[in-house]
Amino acid sequence: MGSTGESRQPFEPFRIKVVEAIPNPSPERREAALVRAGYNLFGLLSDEIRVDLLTDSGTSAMSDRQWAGLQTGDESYAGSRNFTHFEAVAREITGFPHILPAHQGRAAENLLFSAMVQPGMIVPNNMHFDTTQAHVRHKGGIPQNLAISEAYDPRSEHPFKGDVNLERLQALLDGPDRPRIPLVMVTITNNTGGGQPVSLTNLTAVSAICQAHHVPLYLDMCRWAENAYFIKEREPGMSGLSIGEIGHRIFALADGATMSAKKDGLVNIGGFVATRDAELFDRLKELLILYEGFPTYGGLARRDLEAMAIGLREAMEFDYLAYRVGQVRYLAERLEARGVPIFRPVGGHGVYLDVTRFLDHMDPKELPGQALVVEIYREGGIRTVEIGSIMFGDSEDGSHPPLELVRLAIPRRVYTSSHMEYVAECVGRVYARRKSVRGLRMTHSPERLRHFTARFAPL
Ligand code: P71
Repeated sequence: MGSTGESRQPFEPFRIKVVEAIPNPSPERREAALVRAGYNLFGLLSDEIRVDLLTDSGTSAMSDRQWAGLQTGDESYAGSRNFTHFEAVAREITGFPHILPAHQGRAAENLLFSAMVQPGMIVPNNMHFDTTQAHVRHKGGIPQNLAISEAYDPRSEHPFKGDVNLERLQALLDGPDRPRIPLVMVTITNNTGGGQPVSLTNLTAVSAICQAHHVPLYLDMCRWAENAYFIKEREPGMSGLSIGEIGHRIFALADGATMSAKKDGLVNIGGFVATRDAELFDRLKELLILYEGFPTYGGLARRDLEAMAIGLREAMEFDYLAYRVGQVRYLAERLEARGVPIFRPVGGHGVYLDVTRFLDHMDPKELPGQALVVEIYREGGIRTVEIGSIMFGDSEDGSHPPLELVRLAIPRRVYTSSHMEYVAECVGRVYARRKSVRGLRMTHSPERLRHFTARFAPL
């Protein structure tokens, strides 16, 4: 990775100006925390965690320029100059004329699906993430995953495992269900399936199919810059283009997007919904005022809009993205050097452990993904998240059982290679003693988005 010679450690294109102490909870404290939290790591306190890889969402370190931007907050209820700046940046990046801020991605989803989805309608996507799926269902809709078959094979080295299965999309839109499909969505990158990118070639074909059937195409663009980096690296003819130019090609294919700027917007809170459709924009605006706030702030402080305007641009800098993807790959290499089975190829925002191979002695009924999350915490105070039958097992559409993964999501610009080394050592130790890992059973299972608040007990 880049300019550090022999070692594969990525060069961090920043230096550290402010530091935050990392807690070091004792094994006894960790064990007590697990019991109190019902073996669900969402229930832990940050003081009980040494390295937090729960999510890359809203956990980024902001730059000095973003912090300076906060100080320029113009907290006018309407017409703030921070909104004007944010709107200009979001328009410039996406080319979508109509932009509405929202406090985070799921708020944007709520607005879009409230305006477009009626009971009984079907929303296709390469793979829905948890909140997207839950919002489709909340409107009475039926989420349908249409990823290519390689997406479900942890060992396939397909360079664009986020791609949509074009035959299935075509068949769905040619078939009797066409009137029930208000929009098609594509998630870039595919978070549920390992942080895998979607190719420009595939997006171009999806867009053509949608246009031929007069169905609008919306992107879930929260990791679009990482996706564009993979396109630049892997897709023929793309290496000479900037991330911004690749972005223009991506967004030109779509009618609009939802964005959680907590990812490739490098902010701790923020998001937006964007569209080309002026009539839809008016309806979204009414819903925005109902749920989030006036259209020039959308549930955010105006200073947050300024940080978002700056962060959206920083997230598309090539050196930053080379470091970002390089750090994820570095962790993957250190894990693979210890024999740890991971989902291949390495994605954009984290390393996903292949639970089926990691705990091949365990029965799926023993909840191996959650058992592994618990064991990695026990070993090193590291917080990860299950992306498997707990997150998605209650919501299968029958087409495919969920992948059984544990995600080590890397917050942006937060941890160094030493932290990655520590994580690899701890996970490597758990792998070496994997036969000692005990299963769990679920003792409390909420109806919707159960993984956030479920409780478990050891078997
Ligand atoms: C992620 C999250 C957020 C999360 C999920 C589970 C545990 C902890 C945190 C959020 C996404 C996403 C995609 C593709 C929409 C949202 C919602 N991801 N689409 O991956 O990945 O955005 O969180 O801003 O509401 O950890 P929001």
